[in-house]
Amino acid sequence: MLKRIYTKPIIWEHQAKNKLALLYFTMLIISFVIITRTFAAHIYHVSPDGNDQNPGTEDRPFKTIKYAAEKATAGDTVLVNDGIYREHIIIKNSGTSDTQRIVFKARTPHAAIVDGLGVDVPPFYGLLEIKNANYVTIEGFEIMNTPEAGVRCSNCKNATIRDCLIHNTTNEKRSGLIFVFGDSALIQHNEIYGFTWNGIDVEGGNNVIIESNYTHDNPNHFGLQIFPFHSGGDSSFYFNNIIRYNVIARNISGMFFRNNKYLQIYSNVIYNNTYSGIHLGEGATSSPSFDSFSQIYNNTIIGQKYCITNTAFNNLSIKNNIFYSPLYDVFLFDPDANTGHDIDYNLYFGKGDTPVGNHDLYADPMFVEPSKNNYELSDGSPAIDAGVILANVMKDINATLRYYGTSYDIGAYEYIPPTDTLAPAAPKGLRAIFLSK
Ligand SMILES: [Ca+2]
Repeated sequence: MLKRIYTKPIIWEHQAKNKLALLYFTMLIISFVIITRTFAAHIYHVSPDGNDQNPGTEDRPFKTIKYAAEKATAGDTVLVNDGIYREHIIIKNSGTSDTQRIVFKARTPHAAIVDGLGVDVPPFYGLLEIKNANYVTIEGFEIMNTPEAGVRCSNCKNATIRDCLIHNTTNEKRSGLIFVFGDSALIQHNEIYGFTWNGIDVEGGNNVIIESNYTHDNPNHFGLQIFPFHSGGDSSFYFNNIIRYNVIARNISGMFFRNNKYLQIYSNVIYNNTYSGIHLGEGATSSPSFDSFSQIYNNTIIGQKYCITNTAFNNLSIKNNIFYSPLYDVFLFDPDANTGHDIDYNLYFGKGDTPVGNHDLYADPMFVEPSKNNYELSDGSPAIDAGVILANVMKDINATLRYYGTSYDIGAYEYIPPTDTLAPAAPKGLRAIFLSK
């Protein structure tokens, strides 16, 4: 312990130096702890020819993902080799932050296959279940033939499910990916099909981002939905969910929402869903409608029946969308869900409604090849530069920055002219000049 002497200033100086030394020493210890913790993060390996008695190293991998899930803690990665894994996986351990997640990753995308054939899964669990765990990432798996849901996240915050191929259930009314309360989930770049209920089903969640997914051919229900949790009788409202850059096709409805406020749906392509492209429905509340303040921007919606149906959401902003409805009206809105909307800068085509805003267009959008579901714009399309600039819709569905030309295009794609293939002539007579700042 430092001896405290109060008489001579020179001693104070020594004491200050000692304090400084102590501070440096403490910082050194802290750095050492951080570095040690960083290096202490494990990479566990899993391989079909491994053994759960092994240490989980690259040379001596585990055999099952579920065993690795018991071992992995915050900051660890479970790297799964190519092969087929027939097991019911339950992940219960949590990461602690975005930099200290627990990551489960296929070594080769879609070559680590979790196959549910013959696997016992309790009713309504996921073949891969994340249970009461936060900051878990699932990346690159193929998950198929699921006896129950494909992936279920139950009471998980900050889960990330990305780059997965999730398909085909052997049961009735089962969804590909379910969250039962999933605040701050990121559902990114997955393909999900062949389910008897929803492709993506979020039952209770705020600040959820669903982006760049292809959810299709779930013919009994919806491509994606965000609802309150049904069986709990949850009548809460959910806030600030973002749905962008997705392609959603051949479900009953493309998207279905209840009890969502400040929802953003932008730059999606939605086509050939049996009933509605986007359905906004009533929730488990006493009020038949509510002020939602949600935005539907820059989508391309091809209606098999309707493009948007709405029985509950008031105060919507609907702009820059292409609505192509060959057989039915574009909108089907209940009278009690028809106040406070701001609908303009949309392009209508087909048998659909007459335009409702001052800047609307009624014209053939000139898709590149609609018979092959290519809904990009051709050169000369009236949708080009006909939209309004919307600050939160910074990219189109191809992640192209908006905007090109004089304004936003209408629809999910921003038109970029083919690049000039002739190289520009080399400039002559240049000399270096230096500009002062
Ligand atoms: Ca443009």
